[in-house]
Amino acid sequence: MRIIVAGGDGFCGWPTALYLSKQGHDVTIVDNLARRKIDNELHSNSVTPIASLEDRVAKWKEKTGKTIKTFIGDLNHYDFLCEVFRQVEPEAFVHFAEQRSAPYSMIDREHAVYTQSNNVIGNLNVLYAIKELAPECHLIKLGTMGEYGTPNIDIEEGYLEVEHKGRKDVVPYPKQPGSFYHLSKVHDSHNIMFACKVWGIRATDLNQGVVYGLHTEETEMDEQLVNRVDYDGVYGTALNRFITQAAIGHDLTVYGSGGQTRAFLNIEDTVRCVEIAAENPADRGEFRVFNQFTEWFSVQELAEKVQKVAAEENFNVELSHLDNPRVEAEDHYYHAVNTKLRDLGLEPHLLTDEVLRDILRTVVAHKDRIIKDNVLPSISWK
Ligand code: NAD
Ligand code: USQ
Repeated sequence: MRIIVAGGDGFCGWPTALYLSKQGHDVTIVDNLARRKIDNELHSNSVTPIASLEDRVAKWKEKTGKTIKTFIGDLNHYDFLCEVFRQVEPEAFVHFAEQRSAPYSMIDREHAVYTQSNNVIGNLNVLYAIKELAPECHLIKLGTMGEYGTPNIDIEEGYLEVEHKGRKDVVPYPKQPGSFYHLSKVHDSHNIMFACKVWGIRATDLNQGVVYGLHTEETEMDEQLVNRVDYDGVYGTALNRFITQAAIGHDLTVYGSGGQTRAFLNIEDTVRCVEIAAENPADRGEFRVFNQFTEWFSVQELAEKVQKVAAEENFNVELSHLDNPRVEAEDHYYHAVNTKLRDLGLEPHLLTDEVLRDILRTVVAHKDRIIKDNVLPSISWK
């Protein structure tokens, strides 16, 4: 299959591009390298050293004989995007290319505007490009579990059956996101749903939980193929942050009581979920929603798991309950459905001590790169 992986230089996109290429697909990466520029803006870095995209794909070719084509450019530049579509004639478009940090979107007005215009307009351009240039192309769009928020009822997969004043309907599940970033994903979902309805586009929205880990079989083939590990207070996500903190003897930064519960998955499952979606395309006009996660944990539980494994590796750290810089419920009901990807063949990699130990050891090997000043959260929602 000819597959475009937009955002293929990023944390989820890079291992996905390698995995799909390994399976024999004809993969093209589109990325404007914005994430690397944001590292400079934030004076931050990945724990693992990341080669240039050019060197990464050259190494992949050397190791496997497979070519991954690259286009450096912005989804917000429609002429550029159309040229990519004309040259590639994609059968699937995997869309990771968005500003994905909730704290970054909450820095100030400029960062909120950047996040929403980058994400919403980029996605709208992709919808138009599919309509005008590749109407059969299947859009596989990365959404987020955070679109739903933390309602006091079970979270279904995209839709909710309701009975109101004696009548029944199936409606889009109510969205109560917790940042301007998460809101951008809700706006995307609405635009995709509308485009499917009016133009007959086929689309799958993958509402992904928080991703942890870094390795896949493919990224481990050479050190130049390694994936990035974010740990700072802006782009670092909960579990990878706790592991990095443990590696440098820093207290684990649990925000508030730590009762916040989120859905999680290993990066090894991210790549497989995208493959499953690609192999089982949505019908013309269908807007399909899959909840893409394997387990859920409270932040407190996660921190305790890391603390235990770290102690076994002789890194003794405490949990530190910081004032929560976010506005979010810390004591809430959480139960989410995730059967659709399982039904299509996903076999989850669960969070075991062994998995935690493996990530910790990788981080420890590069711990001299960690900038300690970046570990504490610096952005407030208020
Ligand atoms: P990332 O920041 O590491 O990668 C995103 C990539 O997209 C970067 O390489 C960036 O340069 C590129 N990009 C951004 N805007 C672009 C544009 N306008 N044009 C072209 N390229 C652009 O993020 P990630 O962690 O790999 O996340 C990928 C996607 O998955 C995002 O849409 C994110 O919302 C979603 N997601 C991520 C997680 C997670 O835990 N990392 C969880 C759920 C959903
Ligand atoms: N948290 C801590 N301590 C930390 C970091 C985070 O307690 O040091 C807490 C947060 O307050 C939050 C939870 O952990 O309650 C998750 O935070 P996170 O930074 O790991 O994840 P989040 O901001 O939700 O965003 C990440 C990705 C985003 C994706 C989302 C999936 O950056 O792209 O959409 O996970 S989800 O959470 O399902 O919406």
